[in-house]
Amino acid sequence: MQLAGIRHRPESEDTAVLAAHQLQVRLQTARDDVAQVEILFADSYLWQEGTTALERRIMQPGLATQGNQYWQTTLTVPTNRVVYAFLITDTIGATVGYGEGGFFDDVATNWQTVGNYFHMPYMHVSDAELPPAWVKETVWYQIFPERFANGVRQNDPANVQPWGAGRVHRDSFYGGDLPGITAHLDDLAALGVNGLYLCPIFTSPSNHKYDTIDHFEIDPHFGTKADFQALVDGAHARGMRVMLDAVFNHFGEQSPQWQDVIKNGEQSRFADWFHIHGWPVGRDPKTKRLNYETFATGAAMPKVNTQNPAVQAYLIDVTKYWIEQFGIDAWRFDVADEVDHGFWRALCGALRAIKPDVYLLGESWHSSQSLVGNGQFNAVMNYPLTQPILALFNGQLNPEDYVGKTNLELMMYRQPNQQAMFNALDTHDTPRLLTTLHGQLTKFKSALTLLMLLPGSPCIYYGTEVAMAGGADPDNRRCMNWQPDEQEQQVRQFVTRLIKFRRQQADFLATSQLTWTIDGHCLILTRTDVEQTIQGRFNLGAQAVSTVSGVSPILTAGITANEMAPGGFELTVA
Ligand code: ARE
Ligand code: CA
Repeated sequence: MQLAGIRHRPESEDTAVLAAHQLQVRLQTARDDVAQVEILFADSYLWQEGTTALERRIMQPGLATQGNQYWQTTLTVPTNRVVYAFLITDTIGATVGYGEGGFFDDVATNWQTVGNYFHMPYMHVSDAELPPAWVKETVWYQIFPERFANGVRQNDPANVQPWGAGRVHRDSFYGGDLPGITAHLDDLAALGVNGLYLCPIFTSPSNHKYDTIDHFEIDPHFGTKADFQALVDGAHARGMRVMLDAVFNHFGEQSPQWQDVIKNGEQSRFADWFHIHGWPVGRDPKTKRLNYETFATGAAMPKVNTQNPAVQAYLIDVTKYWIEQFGIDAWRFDVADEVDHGFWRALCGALRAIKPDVYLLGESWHSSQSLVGNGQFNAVMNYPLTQPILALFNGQLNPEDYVGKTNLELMMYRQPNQQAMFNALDTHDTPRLLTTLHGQLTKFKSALTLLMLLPGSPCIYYGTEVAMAGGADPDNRRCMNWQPDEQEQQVRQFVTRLIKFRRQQADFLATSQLTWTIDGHCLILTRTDVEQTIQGRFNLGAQAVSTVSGVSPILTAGITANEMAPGGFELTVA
């Protein structure tokens, strides 16, 4: 047996309180090495006292990564206190016990020895911080407000360009605003999305507004507070949730706080609001390096000292304000991975206290176990799950490795968080999906379909529904195409049907079992429970393959007669 492959950590993502008395347990072993895993468990006090017996249960094989196999089961624990150990039998029949002290051989006599059992001293549903139930039923739509729709000409910036004209530059303005979004809420409802994620809308000099001046004011080019209230109310009336973007890692250099630091230097009452290492703030004449910390390497976004209690109180007030005054449903936190956990705990706790079903999403591009749960976010922007989809359809990742990487990401988080992960194939920070896939519409549809079949809360970037193209920032922020041609209209119909399917099956797709099969050049994703099976079959080879006969697919791309073109897919429900 490959003991080195065996791992379990209590109260990590390996254990999850799913509901009162329900504890999901995962164990990792080496792949293709283990034939059976049994979990032995009991309430430790009752077991010692002799009033309850040790229970035994066979664990189910779950997902496999490139090197490991996961095993999973859900225990019912009426007293909420449980000790547990694993009995692992390999493919040649050897058995070993595994508990918090490591491995033990004599299973029959050694189970009471200290260290043979893992301990869950008490399961608190409150510690589980279950994400709000509405999130897994949500299909998001991300809007970059400057580029979605221009509802009001009077609020346009002075240097505004005609809608859609010319190449998009870093400093282009086209006049998009909040009334523009409100005016299109019916279109969004017809598309079927039920969550709006707006990039920053607070006062800022840039078109992207990640350099905030005043967190309590709407940027005048985007409209007024009344415009924002109308947008939130209009969205809610159509069953759509609203998520705003908070940029708390840094302020804009034009913020009054930073301007005060420039003006008053060390005497500024905001001197402790930033990470300043020399006075006056600026560049060292010799090294040309900044003597204060910023986002990335530019000077324009001074990094905020979120360990300062005054800063914490100010930023918590900001987030409460937009919830309490305007009724927003969710916050996305920019650059969440570069901000301290203590601040996030204080902030998330304060928001959950005033709105228990608030969705709190961190922006982090990498494995983020330390930010998810643990008193912090419900989820993160799940780039590690979605980027392999792009590589798969671009032929940069073979199906076997795709499956291994995807399963690794799925196992990164507890199941309730996995269901709330923010899954997007493109955003305002990445090239657009169609462009990443070299303009291939069949693959574009397949990639979106694969996204929708995975657990998580999927997001469509504005314009994806009409197959907009766009390279890296700023080209990915072109003006919304409001005059789609016939082909783009067909894409819109496809995306509408896909979203409808996803929302009808949301609960099923969150919880049902997930298995992958590789059949020649086809990748098959099967989601199944006792009542239903949904299957997506994707052709990743260079040749056409025959379609599966006998079942009529509910959604397809690249199918003619009985053939599925390269990059095509068929989706069936049985
Ligand atoms: C733009 C250009 C820069 C240029 C700069 C100055 O992209 O190349 O140097 O302008 O003119 C916002 C704007 C951007 C702007 C940026 C700085 O939207 O247009 O940049 O401000 O002025 C990392 C971070 C992640 C961050 C991305 C952009 O980890 O948090 O970089 N994302 C957020 C927002 C952005 C926003 C900011 C942060 C700043 O979503 O829109 O930018 O508030 C790898 C790395 C990741 C990295 C990722 C993307 O995967 O591992 O860490 O993300 O690539 O670069
Ligand atoms: Ca306008």
